[in-house]
Order: sequence, then C-alpha cells, then structure tokens
Amino acid sequence: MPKRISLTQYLVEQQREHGHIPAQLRLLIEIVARACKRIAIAVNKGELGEVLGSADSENVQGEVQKKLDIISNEVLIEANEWGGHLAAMASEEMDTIHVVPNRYPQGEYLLMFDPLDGSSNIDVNVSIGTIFSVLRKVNNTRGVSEDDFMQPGKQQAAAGYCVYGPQTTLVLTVGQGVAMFTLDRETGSWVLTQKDVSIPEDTKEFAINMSNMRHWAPPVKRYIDECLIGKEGPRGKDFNMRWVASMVADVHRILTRGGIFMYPWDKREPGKPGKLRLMYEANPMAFLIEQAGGMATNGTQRIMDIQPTKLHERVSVILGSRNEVRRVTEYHLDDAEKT
Ligand code: P6P
Repeated sequence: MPKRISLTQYLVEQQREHGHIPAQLRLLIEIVARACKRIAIAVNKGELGEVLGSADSENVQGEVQKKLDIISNEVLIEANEWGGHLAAMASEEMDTIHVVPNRYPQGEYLLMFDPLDGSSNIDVNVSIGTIFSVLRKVNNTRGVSEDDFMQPGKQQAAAGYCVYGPQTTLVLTVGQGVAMFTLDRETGSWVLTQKDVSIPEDTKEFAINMSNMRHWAPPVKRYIDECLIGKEGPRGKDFNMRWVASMVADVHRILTRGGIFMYPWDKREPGKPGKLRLMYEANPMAFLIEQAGGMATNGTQRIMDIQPTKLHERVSVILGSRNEVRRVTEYHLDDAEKT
C-alpha cells in the first residue's frame, strides 16, 4: 500500500512547490474540509439523527428548506467565523452576506457556498453535496459588502465540493489542477486518492433533465436529438444518459469519466437565464471542470467570464468534455446568427 498523503500534507507541499497557497487560504480550505466532515456525519445519520424532512421554511430562492440544508449552513458559518481568514460569507440559504463579526479578526477572503446541494435527494438516500467558492476581498479601503462578491468566476482563489455518496470525497482546485481526497472514517483524515484529474475531451454520456425537453431552446433540442438518434445520425455514435438531480454527483461522474452536464435556459421562466446559481454552483464547478481540461459555458459565453450583478443570480450551465460543450456552444451561436 503506497504511503497515503493527507490534505494538510498536500496543501503544504503545494505551497512549497508552487507558493500559490497563502497560509490564510490553506487555513480556509482546512476549515471547510473539517466542516464537510461534520456535515457528512449529520447526513450519514439519516433517520437516526432526526435530520430528514422539511424544516417548514423557505430560503431566498423560494425553495422549501430541508432540515439538513439549515444544519449544513450553520456548520459552515460556525466553523469559519473564528479562523481570521474570512471577511464575509454568502450562502444559497441566506438572503444576504454574513459579515464576520468584528469581535473576530477579519480576513482577506470571501467564501460562498451551497451548503447542501441536491436537497430533493436527501430523504431518498441519493448522493448530495456541499459546493464552495473562494474569492479574495479586493477592496480593502472599506468594510465588506455584497459588492465585494461581484467578481467573475475567473477571479476565484479556490473552489471545490464534497460529495456525500458511497464514499465521502472532497474535490478541490486552487488553480493548479484538481485533486480528490477520500474521507478515511477510521482515522477521520482526508486522504489524497486522485491528483491531476483530467476529463476526456470526448464522451458518449449526457446528463440533462429530459422531462424539460418541450421547454428547451432549439440548439439544446438539436444537440439532444442528435445524441438520441445515435450512430445512425450525424454523431455516428450511440449515447448513454445519466441524471442524478444532484449537480455534485453529476459533476463528480464527469470529472471521473467524462460526460456533458446541461441545465439550460428554458421557456418556463423566460426572464431567468437558468435554474442554477452562478456564484456558488456554476462558478466553482466551472473552475474545477476547466482545471481538469474541460469547458463550461452558458451556451454562448464562458461561465467564468460572466460579470455577476446579484448574489443569487442564475445562469444556464453546459459543462464537461470539451468537444461536446464546444459543439453545443456552436449550435447556440449558429442559432443566434439565424435570429
Ligand atoms: P431538477 C439541485 O436542486 C439542483 O440545484 C442541482 O444540484 C441539480 O442538478 C438540479 O437542481 C436538479 O434540478 O429540475 O432536475 O430537479
């Protein structure tokens, strides 16, 4: 058995080799990783922990909150208040930002998270996860506000997720590739199990919620129709389909074996660009996908180039194997030329 490397050792070695992980960022990552362990324990208890079911409240998105949504949010807030590494936090579960109370040292980073993504799967024991994104607080001449968070995804200092599935796995990038750490429950350690993650440029597997087909824009319909026709059609190969309805689980599969994930704009809510949230779902996942050699667009634009204007703004998401995402993007651009 090769000597296993811990998360701490990996971060220290990355810092020594590349010098690109400042001490405060390393601390932030370790604290978030420890919080994910606590969330994993709560998730794994299920009925035994009386954590399942609805909390009988709604979040800023107008979604009914599950008890575990609130528990996970509180774990992340509490874990990050004391470290002295953060100026503020933002969460899918909170209307506005949470400024680190001035009784604690205020740090230079901003942390955003979806504390428990895939909530509809909690009560049916299907993989769910925590997604997080880290920005630097650029303007240090004044106190922190939502404006500090209005940075495009390409400004992220780090991003990652923890998937609570058959294994509990932390997936992380600080801009030098993607690494995966599996939780060793016997020791409580995050153990490096994959580094330099690389997504195949081609795939035969697409992930989309097919029940929305009648609502899609023509370029998405064209792409999926071609996948369904298979090798008799213009693609010359048959496709398989997966849809977990937990973005973390679908993205983890794509980072592990390739594929394309799509949650495109649809005409049910024409005024909204998409269902998924830019700041704490699309941006962190786009950072990971690009760092693994994949591509992530909103159909026409690189997701990490989008300049946000609101904390909870939504976006259309097409990400994964480069050649497939490029094809869907080309179909969108062809369609735009016709209109
Ligand atoms: P639908 C989970 O609620 C989520 O935000 C993503 O994790 C997931 O990909 C998507 O929504 C699932 O949406 O409409 O298929 O239930």
